[in-house]
Amino acid sequence: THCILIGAPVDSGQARPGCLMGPAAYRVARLAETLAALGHSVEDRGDLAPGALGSEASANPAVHHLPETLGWTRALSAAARDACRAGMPIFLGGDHSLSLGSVAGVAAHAAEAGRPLFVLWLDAHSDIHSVETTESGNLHGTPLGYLAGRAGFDAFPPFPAPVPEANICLFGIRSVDPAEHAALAETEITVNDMRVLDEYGFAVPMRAFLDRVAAAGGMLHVSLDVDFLDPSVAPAVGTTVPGGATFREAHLVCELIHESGLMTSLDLVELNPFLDERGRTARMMVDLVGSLMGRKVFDRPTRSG
Ligand code: DIR
Ligand code: MN
Ligand code: MN
Ligand code: MN
Repeated sequence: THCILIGAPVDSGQARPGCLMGPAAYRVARLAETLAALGHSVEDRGDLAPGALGSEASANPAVHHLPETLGWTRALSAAARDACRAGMPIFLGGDHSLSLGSVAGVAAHAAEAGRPLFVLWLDAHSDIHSVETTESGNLHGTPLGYLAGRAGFDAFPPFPAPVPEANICLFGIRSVDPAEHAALAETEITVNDMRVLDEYGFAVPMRAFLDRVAAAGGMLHVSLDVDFLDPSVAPAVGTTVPGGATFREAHLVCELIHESGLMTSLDLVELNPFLDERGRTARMMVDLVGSLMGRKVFDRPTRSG
């Protein structure tokens, strides 16, 4: 696979500074070298910038950094569309608001290629607010609402080709706000929350979703939020939620995705290296990308520390 690394030092979608250090941390944690060792070609396109900002405002007084978020959305959407033509983009975040743009560009490409797009959301949160419903005002809680084509995004460019609800799968969910609960209740989005995963395990619901993607001949965008993982294995994220995926559950999910051969683009989001202990969470995420891209348990290198 030709892997295209795109740094997105986005910090404006939430309130705690530090996610802008994410792309640098992934590079220091040897993401490119890890991919190359698995036999992939790697092209690092460096870090994007949001470009000139407008002065857009929202009627929702909680919303902050709307012009910055729109600037990033435009830049990421263009970069994603371009990269999809050349290989598999891997977006190095940056907070989850970057997916407003990455998925927009991927969706535009899928429409152009005439293929259905599926989205797998690995996250503690459902991120299905709109600019109008968010109570925190943190726009990292809105990308799923945007990509599903929901209302409440008047300030944004219309989403190029909204992803059908039936093609969206949430996985690992355990923190849902009331407005998000109401939104999910009226959709066909598959919600594999932690209760479902406790009951059935990770493999059965994951295989069921991947089988649907395969049957449709779909492209698959995977959006991996650090807080999908349990805080005990991935502490460096601003919004930790107890009860997440363990080390082994996360690797199993990544290995199943790899074996399906379906993933065509990937977001790595919400890493805040400033909260970390010696780059531990960045290394955990790079290790998971290794599993997503073909590394097996029996050839994971050991390391000290
Ligand atoms: C909460 C937390 N639902 C909010 N969201 C996220 O602020 O909208 N945390 N995405 O990572
Ligand atoms: Mn998220
Ligand atoms: Mn989250
Ligand atoms: Mn939030």
